[in-house]
Amino acid sequence: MATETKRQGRAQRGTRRKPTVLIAGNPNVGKSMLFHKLTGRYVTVSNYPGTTVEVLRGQMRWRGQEFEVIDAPGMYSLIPITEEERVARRILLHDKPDLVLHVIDAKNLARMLPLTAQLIEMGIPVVVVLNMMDELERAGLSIQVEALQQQLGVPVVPTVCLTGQGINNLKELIYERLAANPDLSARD
Ligand SMILES: Nc1nc2c(ncn2[C@@H]2O[C@H](COP(=O)(O)OP(=O)(O)OP(=O)(O)O)[C@@H](O)[C@H]2O)c(=O)[nH]1
Ligand SMILES: [Mg+2]
Repeated sequence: MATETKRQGRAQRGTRRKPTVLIAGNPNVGKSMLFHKLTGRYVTVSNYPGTTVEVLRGQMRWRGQEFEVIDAPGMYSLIPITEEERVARRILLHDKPDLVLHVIDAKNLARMLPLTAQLIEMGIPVVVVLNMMDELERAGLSIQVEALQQQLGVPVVPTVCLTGQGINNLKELIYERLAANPDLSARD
């Protein structure tokens, strides 16, 4: 009986799409490093269909829940110029992630915020990952995270992907956004 219930539960979960998190942002901001910190093992690398652009997919586990994580190619804008940008845009539009992590180099905040605005305008839930906080601090600078969060109207999580600082906060936020709300994870 207990085995039967377990099997049914598995079957039901099987029909429901895993919550999907897309890592997006400019080139060279730490997206792939973040991807590896979130996923660890079980990573698949494949060319995006019809292109030579590699896309990494992996699983993140947090509090017993699984999430699909996609490492998108670097993009400067949603109006694509390069093949990488075209693929990143296609993933955003067709894979319909439940959450986009917009990774930003904290030292170049102003230059990167226009893409944040574009992503928010698309209507997909966005979390800003303020990465490379170590370099910002080394340069003697700081960012008022609370104020930035209020201005953007989306969560902002400071991280140092190099050391793992802030990663657990981010995992917790992803969990709160996607797993604590089953309606969102059923989106398709
Ligand atoms: N100091 C510092 N360096 C970092 C941090 N995160 C990533 N890096 C470094 O930044 C460089 C780029 O990291 P990647 O993860 O390859 O960046 P990416 O965004 O995936 O780059 P593309 O795939 O080319 O778009 C690497 O040399 C990382 O070691 C961080 O928090 N602090
Ligand atoms: Mg990368």
